[in-house]
Amino acid sequence: MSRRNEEAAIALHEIADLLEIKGESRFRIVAYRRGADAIEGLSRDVADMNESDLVSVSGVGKGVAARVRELCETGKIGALEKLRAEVPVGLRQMTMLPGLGPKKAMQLFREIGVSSIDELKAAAEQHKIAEAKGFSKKFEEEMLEAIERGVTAPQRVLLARALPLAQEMLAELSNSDAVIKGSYAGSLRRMRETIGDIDLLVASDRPAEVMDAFRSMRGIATSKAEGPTKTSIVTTRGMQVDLRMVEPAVFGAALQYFTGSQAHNVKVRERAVRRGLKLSEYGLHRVKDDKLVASATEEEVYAALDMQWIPPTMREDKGEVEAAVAGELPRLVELSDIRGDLQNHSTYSDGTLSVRDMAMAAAERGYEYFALTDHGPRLTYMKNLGPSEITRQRKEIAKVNAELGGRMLLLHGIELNMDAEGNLDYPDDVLAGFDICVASIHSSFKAPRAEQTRRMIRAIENPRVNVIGHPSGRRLDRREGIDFDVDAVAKAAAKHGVALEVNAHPFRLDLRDEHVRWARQHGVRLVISTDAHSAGELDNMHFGVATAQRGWTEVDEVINTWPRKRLLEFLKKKD
Ligand code: DGT
Ligand code: CA
Ligand code: CA
Ligand code: ZN
Repeated sequence: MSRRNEEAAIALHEIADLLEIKGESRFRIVAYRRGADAIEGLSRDVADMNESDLVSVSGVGKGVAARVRELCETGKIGALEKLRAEVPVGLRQMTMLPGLGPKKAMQLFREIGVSSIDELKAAAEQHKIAEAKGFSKKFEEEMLEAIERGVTAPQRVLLARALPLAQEMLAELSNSDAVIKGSYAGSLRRMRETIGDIDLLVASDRPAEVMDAFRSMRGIATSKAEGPTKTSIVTTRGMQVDLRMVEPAVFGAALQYFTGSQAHNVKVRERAVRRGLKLSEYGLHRVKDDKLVASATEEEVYAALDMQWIPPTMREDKGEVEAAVAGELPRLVELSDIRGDLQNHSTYSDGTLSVRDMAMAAAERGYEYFALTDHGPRLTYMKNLGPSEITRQRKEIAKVNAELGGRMLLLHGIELNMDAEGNLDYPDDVLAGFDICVASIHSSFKAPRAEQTRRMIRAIENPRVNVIGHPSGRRLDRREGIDFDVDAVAKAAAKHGVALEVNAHPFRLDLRDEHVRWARQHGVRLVISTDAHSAGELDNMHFGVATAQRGWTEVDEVINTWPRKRLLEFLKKKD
């Protein structure tokens, strides 16, 4: 995504956040959030679009378009500046306390003027909250408790929001020739689905210069130096970023240390100790004479401990240290192994691009095959594939295939909806006409575990179903997934030649990492799909790959790493 688009999306989300704190109308808040999502999904650079181009994007209204133009032209959005001035940063942090949402925080600010967690604590201790209109003694006690537990509720942000921010900051820092090397570390490098704070690591012999450059970046609300080589900032959206500076010679050891996880590091350090070594962010040293054994690269550090280098996505102390010592780490699936994308949408349902444009965007990414899987007619609340649309789309696909001349194979698929019993949108003979059938859950999320499991197995047993799409149906931004028996579903899927999807959309990441690992025990095949509704979303593939890696997935288990011929045989299901 272009930096302009990213910047615009972040600004629009911030407007929405601030409007929410101010208690403005849902309608306005949702309009900004939809606009931000639409711009994040655009393949065009917003800087090259005029107001009417912008308005023609689905999800972007006039107000949002005007704000985006203003940002591109002036580098600022007046309305956002005004909101920032109205809502203190401390107030935004207050909204993260459990039990204190945006509405109550704003009310306290208006009633008694508290605008930070410290002020809130002081007010509670002086019983000013219990006396304020609309608040109780009980609430005051709850607030004190929450603050004392040290809890600002774990306000974790989605991987897909933290990653571009970290990359952008590193890119900006790299403009300075004081920076020799840089990387992000922590949970972000491990590609966890949510990130507590961003950890940046920079190798430099002029740390003070780097620290100054860092603290004077755009979009920073507060910053505090913590010693000569460490500084922390909080962005205007409330995300904390820690920057640590190390000498170039110990970059590898520091990267290993700050990548974590803590549990992984504990295991690795124990191994060091048993061998008369000491591992820290400054390197691997021999205990008896303090001689430096390894520090420049991570590879050297792990090698000096007589173990394989471990991919960051595996560093969670889930058996990876033992496997690396035995030399038995799996050969994980990687982005470069992916040969196609098997769940995607066009304007036949809720996608933003035509069949041809979507196919060309996929072909540009070098794929060997690509499936369009627009929604079936059970999703009545949107455009969908009724019988006449199926015919029309099939013809269009044939035409695009002729144009592609074999460079990429465009498959005609459909995303079906399981009803509460696991029945699908069309009978067998209609489904037989598709190259690939994905069956997913879009409703009845609350049914009990046994029913959900039965429902999914019923769909798996349908002889035309090839893939179970986003199996749990969760949305990291809004709802938990269904409760289902992963073992039973994976066993049935393996038996019937159905692949379980690892949906790469950063709001889904579904199957999730732990379920991937669990399901794999049953020999089930996986498919990593972006579920793209725009060209830009095709680039989410790496999030799915990382999720599969976190579940220890090997290349051969993933059907969209297979050559075309093998894939087509799998889709024919001659089991
Ligand atoms: P997060 O930020 O909650 O998503 O998770 P992490 O893993 O990024 O945790 P964070 O930011 O507290 O620390 C980054 C890494 O640095 C962590 O994974 C391991 C290492 N680390 C930081 N502080 C300590 C510590 O006190 N002890 C140990 N063993 N490791 C630490
Ligand atoms: Ca972190
Ligand atoms: Ca940190
Ligand atoms: Zn879906």
